[in-house]
Amino acid sequence: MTRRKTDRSSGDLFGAPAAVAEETLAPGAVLLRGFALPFASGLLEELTRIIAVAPFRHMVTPGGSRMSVAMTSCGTHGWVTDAGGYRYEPADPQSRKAWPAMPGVFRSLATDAAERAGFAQFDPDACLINRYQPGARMSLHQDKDERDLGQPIVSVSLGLTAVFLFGGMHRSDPTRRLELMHGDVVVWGGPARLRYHGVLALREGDHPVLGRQRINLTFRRAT
Ligand code: MD3
Ligand code: FE
Repeated sequence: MTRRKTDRSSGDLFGAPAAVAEETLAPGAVLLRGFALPFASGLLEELTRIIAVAPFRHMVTPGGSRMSVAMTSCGTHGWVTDAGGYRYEPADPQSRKAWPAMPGVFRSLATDAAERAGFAQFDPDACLINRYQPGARMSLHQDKDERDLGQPIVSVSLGLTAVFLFGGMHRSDPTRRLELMHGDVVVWGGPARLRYHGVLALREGDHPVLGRQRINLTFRRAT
């Protein structure tokens, strides 16, 4: 069987993992196309359990805007925003219970991807789960609520394809557009860790596995 490195299938008939091409987008930013495909069914099964306990919700920014992206978290800490600011919390403010634990398949995917990108000791304690329905977007921002910005962030895309905006160290720097599709993983570390980034409004579509939505997982070391 011949296979190009960009094939989207997760493996051959005998279950061997597909070769995943590793593309450096910028110093510290590594794109692993299709890396999450072998994990996808396990991730989605666990996701169903997580959202039964900690449902997706539209949070409000400190400035009072309702986010178009719906979010939840798992892990020992979850990312929240409200009038009190952006921060990580050990409990879900909606239920006042601890966030669901990070499932083993989530952790394995994150640590495997980080290792492939050169971060051997990545130990995430938070996974922010973003749900985009058509029209949802995320404006340019930096991720800087984590204690140690030397730790990378691993992002995993599932479902509908999104156009991701990858900027520079200043909001006004030019941006590159990158399509992120089902199974794609990006590791953002080193000098890429504080680059501005965002997501354009999700286009209408119907994904064979996820339907009318895109799910993005971001694995972080919050504390
Ligand atoms: C570049 N999420 O949750 S993932 C976020 O698709 C977020 O939902 C987007 O930005 C999404 O904060 C983009 C890609 C990503 C995540 C974190 C980064 C890119 C990053 C941190 C630093 C630089
Ligand atoms: Fe971000």
